Amino acid sequence: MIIDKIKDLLTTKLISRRSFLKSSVVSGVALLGLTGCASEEEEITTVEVITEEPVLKEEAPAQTVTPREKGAISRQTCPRNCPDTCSIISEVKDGRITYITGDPTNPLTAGGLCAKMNHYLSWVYHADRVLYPMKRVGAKGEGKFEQITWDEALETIATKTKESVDKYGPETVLKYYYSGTIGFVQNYGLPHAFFNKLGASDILATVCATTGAAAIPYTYGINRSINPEEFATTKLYVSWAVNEATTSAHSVKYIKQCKENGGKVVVINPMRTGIVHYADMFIQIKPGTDAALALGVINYIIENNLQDQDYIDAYTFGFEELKATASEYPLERVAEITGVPAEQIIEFAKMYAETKPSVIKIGTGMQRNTNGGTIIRAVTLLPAVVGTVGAAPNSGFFYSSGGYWAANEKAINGHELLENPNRRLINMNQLGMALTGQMDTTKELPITTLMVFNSNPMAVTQHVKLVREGLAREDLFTVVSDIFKTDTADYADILLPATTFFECEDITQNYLGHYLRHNTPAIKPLGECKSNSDTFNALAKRIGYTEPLFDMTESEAVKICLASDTFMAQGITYDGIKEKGWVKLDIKTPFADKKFPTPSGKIEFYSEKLKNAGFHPVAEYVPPAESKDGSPELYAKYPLSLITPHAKNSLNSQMHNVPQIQELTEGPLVYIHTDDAAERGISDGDSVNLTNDRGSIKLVAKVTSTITKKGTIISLSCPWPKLSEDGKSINEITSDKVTDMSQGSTYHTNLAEVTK
Ligand SMILES: Nc1nc2c(c(=O)[nH]1)N[C@H]1C(S)=C(S)[C@@H](COP(=O)(O)OP(=O)(O)OC[C@H]3O[C@@H](n4cnc5c(=O)[nH]c(N)nc54)[C@H](O)[C@@H]3O)O[C@H]1N2
Ligand SMILES: Nc1nc2c(c(=O)[nH]1)N[C@H]1C(S)=C(S)[C@@H](COP(=O)(O)OP(=O)(O)OC[C@H]3O[C@@H](n4cnc5c(=O)[nH]c(N)nc54)[C@H](O)[C@@H]3O)O[C@H]1N2
Ligand code: SF4
Ligand SMILES: [Mo]
Repeated sequence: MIIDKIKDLLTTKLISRRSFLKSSVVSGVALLGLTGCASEEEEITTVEVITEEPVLKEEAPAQTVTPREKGAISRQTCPRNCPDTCSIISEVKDGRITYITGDPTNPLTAGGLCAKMNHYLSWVYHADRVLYPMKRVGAKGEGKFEQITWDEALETIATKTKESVDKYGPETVLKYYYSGTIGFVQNYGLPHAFFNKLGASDILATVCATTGAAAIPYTYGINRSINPEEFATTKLYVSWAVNEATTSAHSVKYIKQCKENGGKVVVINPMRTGIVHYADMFIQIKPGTDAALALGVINYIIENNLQDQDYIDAYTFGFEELKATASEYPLERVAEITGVPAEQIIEFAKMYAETKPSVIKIGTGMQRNTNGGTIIRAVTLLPAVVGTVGAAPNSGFFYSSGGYWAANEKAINGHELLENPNRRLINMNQLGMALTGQMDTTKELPITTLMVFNSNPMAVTQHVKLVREGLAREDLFTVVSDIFKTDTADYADILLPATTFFECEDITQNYLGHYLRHNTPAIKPLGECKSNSDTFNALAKRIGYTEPLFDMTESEAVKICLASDTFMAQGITYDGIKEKGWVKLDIKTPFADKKFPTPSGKIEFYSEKLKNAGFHPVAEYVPPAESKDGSPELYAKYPLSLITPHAKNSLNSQMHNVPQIQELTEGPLVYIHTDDAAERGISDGDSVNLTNDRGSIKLVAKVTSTITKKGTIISLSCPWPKLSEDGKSINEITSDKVTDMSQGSTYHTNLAEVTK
């Protein structure tokens, strides 16, 4: 049966392995979580396994001898911005990593890394690693560099920074970072001490998931999600705006177990995702319209008296207002807005009201719309209507385990060194505007020094056309610390070599689940690479700062981070976690006591706080800023809604330059519905232009009748511009508008047109 299902999904013929790998991407199978294997038979039968549980290992290229001679073992944690944060075991011989695998003792990782990170050794030992400090010798953007010493690099940066600070003040320096690595030491902690002491402008770090994090407390008072391992035992799992098989490979096994235990699965997404394999219902919604769907479902539930009235009476506030608001969303109106047939809305509403326990996995996709906060707010009302929150460990909702992060990183980020707590904040989603002086706060005080680490804005930030213009400014001094010479690095005046996590120490906590993990360096830094903490400490000392923080080693920093009340109360010690690699934290079922830290102390269907912040006090559907209803004139010019979610074989902008990944990936593509393609005379495989007022890029058209619906096009993020034929990638044309709550990113609110 599964074979038939998959055969249906394959729109191209299954041929040789190599061409299968290529064609699988072309046919959209890559979206579904499939990778290659030896024969046609295997290709089909392996599909299920790979979607469910990634069990992959990599031998270093030179070590293909069997049986393997074991090397010295050490334990790492994958610090990519990925919910799973896998536990890794590596083997080292003669100073070189020879073998890596997922730690089989960790229940979440369960012995497997994902398909992409199976290739980590080719990333660590990539011929293109930046191994020495370099200075630019060509034009900005040209990528021509010459090796220099660390001494010269630090001296140049210190001198230039002091010059800028003397002339314009410290806020003329901008720190730009995000999630290249997400350990507490190498991301959230030590690197910031230097910038705090300097008083540099900071970024408003709202690119990822702050919009949802801002919306949820209006309803529940605080962000508290259930333990995701409980997906396995719930009776209804709703995958709402999330692509588990791609973005959180290890959560798939729990969803599969849910099915095996007789549970149901519903997917709500404009894109057909891998989980649709397991789904009892696939609601293929128009992007940015989820608030209308949520309110329509609530209206149907209330009209048919399917709500949990006892729960509502005991634990919620404002039910009458909710009832009145929801009544503005009758089935016909909701079907019109969302593109979801009325019968399907009814079917889902009944299933959701009648099946308990249930869990809504609130994905990050829908919040990356201009109306993202109001969407998440509307969706959070549903679990309270049916009384699932706090009812059982496998009941309610999951947004992120990030709400439970407990490391003591504030003790190492130097916040106490910051003299001006009101220093300038630059919204990271508008870097292009900031660098080109189009932002109010940068008109008077320009950014003259930009220091980038843990990020590649030329690939990941919106409206890259403007970012490029900004980075090309001759009067901007740019420092980039990275593992590779990225598109951003090509604009650096000084490029600094960063270590990978195999070369430095850290601790991580994952945002899917409750694991704290330690990362031991497996090898010494390659070449002259330095970790982020060592890099910025060295710079601080060169500038003349003498605080003890700037002498702190990675191990000392880890120990301080571990000295948090939560960890100490659970008996976690440095030696203990270093030896085992991970600890599962003892975290109780959220809201089991039915105490909600809202103004009313109850779950708020009606929120005065929301009203005071300028929103509808219950929830409402607001059209996305770029959409048929939100901007009719723009729509007349660019009638296709473009969404740009994450890709399977890469992690944001990472891994695109690894040869095995390039083998797996054909692209960049734009998925377009058969009807939209026909109207434009476009055939599968055609080279097309994707255009809007922000710019134009070249892509290959993938014509499909399943992956997307008419009106919505999809192009995955975030390839390196310089690896594309035209030197541009999808963020060239994404919108730098920000969301309604927390000024987050809006990567899925774009109108565009596709032409041959
Ligand atoms: N392989 C891989 N894994 C990753 C990443 C990666 O780049 N590659 N990135 C990591 C990061 S930084 C993050 S934040 C997480 C994100 O993890 P996810 O939330 O799973 O990923 P996204 O791809 O951002 O978007 C999720 C889904 O939202 C859908 N979507 C878009 N707009 C809407 C909408 O309006 N309504 C609804 N219902 N759905 C919508 C998209 O089609 C997509 O399938 O993944 C992490 N994991
Ligand atoms: N179109 C579109 N764009 C998106 C998104 C989308 O959905 N659509 N998603 C957005 C989201 S959710 C996120 S979180 C952002 C992610 O944006 P980023 O955090 O910038 O993305 P990454 O590609 O993970 O990492 C950036 C760089 O960090 C480097 N790096 C890795 N480890 C280290 C280290 O230890 N030290 C130093 N100095 N550098 C290191 C990598 O080599 C890489 O070049 O992207 C956003 N961009
Ligand atoms: S990217 Fe995610 S799934 Fe892959 S190895 Fe890292 S943490 Fe695990
Ligand atoms: Mo993210």
